[in-house]
Amino acid sequence: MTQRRNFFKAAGATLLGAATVSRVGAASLPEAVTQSSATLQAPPPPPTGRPFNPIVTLNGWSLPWRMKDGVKEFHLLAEPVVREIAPGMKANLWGYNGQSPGPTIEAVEGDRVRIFVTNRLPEVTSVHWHGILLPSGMDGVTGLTQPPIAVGKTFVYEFVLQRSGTFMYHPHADEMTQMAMGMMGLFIVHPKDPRQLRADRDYGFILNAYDVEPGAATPRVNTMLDFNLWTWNSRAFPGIDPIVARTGERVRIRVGNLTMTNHPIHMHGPHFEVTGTDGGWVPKSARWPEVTTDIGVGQMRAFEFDALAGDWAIHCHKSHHTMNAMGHAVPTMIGVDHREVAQKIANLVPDYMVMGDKGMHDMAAMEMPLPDNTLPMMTGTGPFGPIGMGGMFSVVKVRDDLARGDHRDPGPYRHPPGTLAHEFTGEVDAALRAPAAQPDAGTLQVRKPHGHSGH
Ligand SMILES: [Cu+2]
Repeated sequence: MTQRRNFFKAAGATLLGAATVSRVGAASLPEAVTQSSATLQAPPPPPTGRPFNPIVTLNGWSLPWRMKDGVKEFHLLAEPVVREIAPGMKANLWGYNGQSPGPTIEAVEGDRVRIFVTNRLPEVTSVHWHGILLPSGMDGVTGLTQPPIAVGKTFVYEFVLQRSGTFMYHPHADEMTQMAMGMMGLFIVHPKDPRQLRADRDYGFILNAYDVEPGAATPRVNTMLDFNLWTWNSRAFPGIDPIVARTGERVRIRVGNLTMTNHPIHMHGPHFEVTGTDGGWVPKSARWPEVTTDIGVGQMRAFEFDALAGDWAIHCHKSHHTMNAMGHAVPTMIGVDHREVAQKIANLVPDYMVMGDKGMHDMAAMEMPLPDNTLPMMTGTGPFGPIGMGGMFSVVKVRDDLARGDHRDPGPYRHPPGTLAHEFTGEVDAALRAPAAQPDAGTLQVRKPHGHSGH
């Protein structure tokens, strides 16, 4: 009962964070709840309609609805938003109800949904319900199945959800611009019987990408391949929430790809099975164990595993996708001895800085001077030092003692004795020591550009 009462509060927008704004439209429209924060808001159990086990949207939230004559009514506002990509960088994006991606829509197989879409963008839009079986006229393709939703107008979509699964919504009007600006969201249809396909933890996120010039805040929308911010739910590491579970729990992760390239999503630790696509659930007999699943453009994958204790990296295996902006213009300098040439250049260019002559890991530790509103190329700190990652990277954190439904970051893993890699402290032949360990290396002074104090 308490949960029920709490949810009514949530639907009234008091539990969704201090920054939540309630905008009640015309009397006939359901309330369009908006959210201005990128903090994870785990949804409560459904207050009305059929029961289901809600999913947890990384750095996101689920859209409240109202029941009207047996129909589940949602209200999406397509609008410009400000999204914090990671602490230290905000981007001017387009999204829904205050955020990019928009809120996750959750409903149940058999539900009739009525979704109001109000266009507050500076241009026309429409919403396509990616993967959902529905009447052709509800498919949201501008020009083909409907006129565009004009600026300031509201459209209504209504259909019955025939199959459970993992779906998305996004515009089908000026897609290049509107998706490059962040317009997308998850649409989860839960099975009618909540005991079916049950997972103890159910997480979801969308792969997206932006091209924001260092120092700027608005994406370039004409970019086709050269994106410099590779994100999950419009967040880059270390801004991406960890995926948290208790040892032994069954965990499902649902991932959709709305970038313009494929992403091999690799998880360390427990092996998993792909259990669903945007076409539906994979029969048990057709599943096989994996540690990486490639998610093609426009595809969704749901995969499941039994949680094993530890801190397990989960990331895109394209190494350029675990870096932030500025990663691509840096020449390969491994093996080049800069000491002499750097002195000469420094006499001419006082701000010159040597990067990467021994590989690039040092850059993860170096706090380089950056233009305002720009993320370091590789960043994040773990219990053993700099992680040296950016972009599409997070951590699956599995602990023995987590409460059910606790999604908070449990902090670093405490490794049982004897299970941690460590330095060998016995005799090492002098011939095996790396030259970097010789005392005469590293005489170069790194100079910082003017106007930036501190390190
Ligand atoms: Cu990738």
